[in-house]
Amino acid sequence: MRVVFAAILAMAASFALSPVQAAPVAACADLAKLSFASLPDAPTTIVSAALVAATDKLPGYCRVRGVVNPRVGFELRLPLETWNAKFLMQGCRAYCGVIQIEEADDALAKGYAVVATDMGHTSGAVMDTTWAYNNREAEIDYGFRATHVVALASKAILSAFQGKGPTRSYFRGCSTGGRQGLVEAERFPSDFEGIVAGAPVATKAGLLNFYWSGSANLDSQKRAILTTQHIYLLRGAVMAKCDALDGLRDGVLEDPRACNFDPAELACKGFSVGFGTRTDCLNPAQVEAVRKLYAAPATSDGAQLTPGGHMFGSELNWLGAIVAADGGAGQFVKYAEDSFRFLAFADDPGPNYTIDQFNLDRDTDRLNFMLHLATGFNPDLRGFRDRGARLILYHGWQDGPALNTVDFYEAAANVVGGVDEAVGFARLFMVPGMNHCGGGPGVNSFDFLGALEDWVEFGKAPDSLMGTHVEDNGNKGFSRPVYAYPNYAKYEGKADRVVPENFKRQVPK
Ligand SMILES: [Ca+2]
Repeated sequence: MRVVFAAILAMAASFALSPVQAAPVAACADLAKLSFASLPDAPTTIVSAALVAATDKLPGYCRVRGVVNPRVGFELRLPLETWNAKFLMQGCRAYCGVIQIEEADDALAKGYAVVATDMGHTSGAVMDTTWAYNNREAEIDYGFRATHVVALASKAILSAFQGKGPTRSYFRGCSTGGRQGLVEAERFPSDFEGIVAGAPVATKAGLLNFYWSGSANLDSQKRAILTTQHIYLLRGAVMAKCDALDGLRDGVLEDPRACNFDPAELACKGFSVGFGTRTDCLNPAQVEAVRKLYAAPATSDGAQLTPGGHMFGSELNWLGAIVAADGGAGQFVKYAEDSFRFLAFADDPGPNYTIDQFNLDRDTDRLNFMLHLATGFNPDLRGFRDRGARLILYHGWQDGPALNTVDFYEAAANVVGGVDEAVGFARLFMVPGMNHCGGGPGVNSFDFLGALEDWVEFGKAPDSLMGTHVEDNGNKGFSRPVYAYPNYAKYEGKADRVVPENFKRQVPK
């Protein structure tokens, strides 16, 4: 009897663990015959609906392409019998304009219905901004509307297909995707029960960072002040001084704020022939340029305009972006210029505007109009909290506006009574040695969706996340935990970086 009872318990447990599966109630192709033109707040036209056969990596699914009025494109992939009763929206990158649905393949393989949107315009490349020229409607869609209406449309189509809506709806994205996630949490808190927001783009901090950093390395003749060799020199000096502060000399700074490095430590001593061209030290203009790069953009009076500049340890990311190999302007100058021309101001100055015309003292506040359309940095997350939703926020410490995310999280925590309260529904993971959304010498790959599922569905909040270092070629390397902010790790053990257990949790005093 006891054996039978145990067997029933085991069966019950296995049912509980397996996804809730159900067969669709509609034929895939028939979805294209349905009208969603009167869907409240999101009138939608289905352009096509067709079955896609299973492969060795993905289950078969119904691929729905549609448009929310007037021109928010999306692709929704609906699993058939493998549906796990859940829905995931995948965020976009940069200025979007491209439907990046393949980034949700892992979730589709887990049984999720998944969707991605172009955010209201079509572009050949995600760094293009020309679509926004005198186009307020597209700016509104990109700013906040597209993500919301595609969530509404997806849920309605999913319900028509499966006969019921999703039991859980999640959002996941990095960069612009992180911004989309925060905008949703702040403005449309009923859309998703769980959100993963990575390296959220702060429209103002990001743009000013492009402008400030790009300009900092150009002299009055538009020649680069720092060269590639100076960046390697700088990186070496920062690591020599600060790498071991966290207990491990591994090319990764656990918390770059703990590093106290002054670029004057590399100043050329005395004057000699060839002073201006030396690469083993920094001349005064180079010291000044490096100081500006580590500092936040500021007015001529020294008033800081964003929470911070580039972090110690991020120097190699300046190559190309700020320090061009040809001795001219880095990519950030073009990024800033393209944004100023077509997107950043309430009235677009257009293609003839150049970066020199921007004046931090005079023009910074003129960015506020578009900032209100697009930014996701209102720290009041009480509406999201009150619905019982959960937020996982993350940012690489080697990414430019990293401090902006720390500042946002601390502000959001203050609204609800401090970090001890905030961790009940929102947790931040600052990832040592990670670049923008990935890359870098630290761990750079995480199962964020799995952590979110555990938290939302089983009440298991993530105190730490295990990260894996993935090389550019896809090879996997070491693993280590990253602790929920403000906790961090100190390596207590021999200098063997492959022992994750030796990264011990530290609680700030
Ligand atoms: Ca280290």
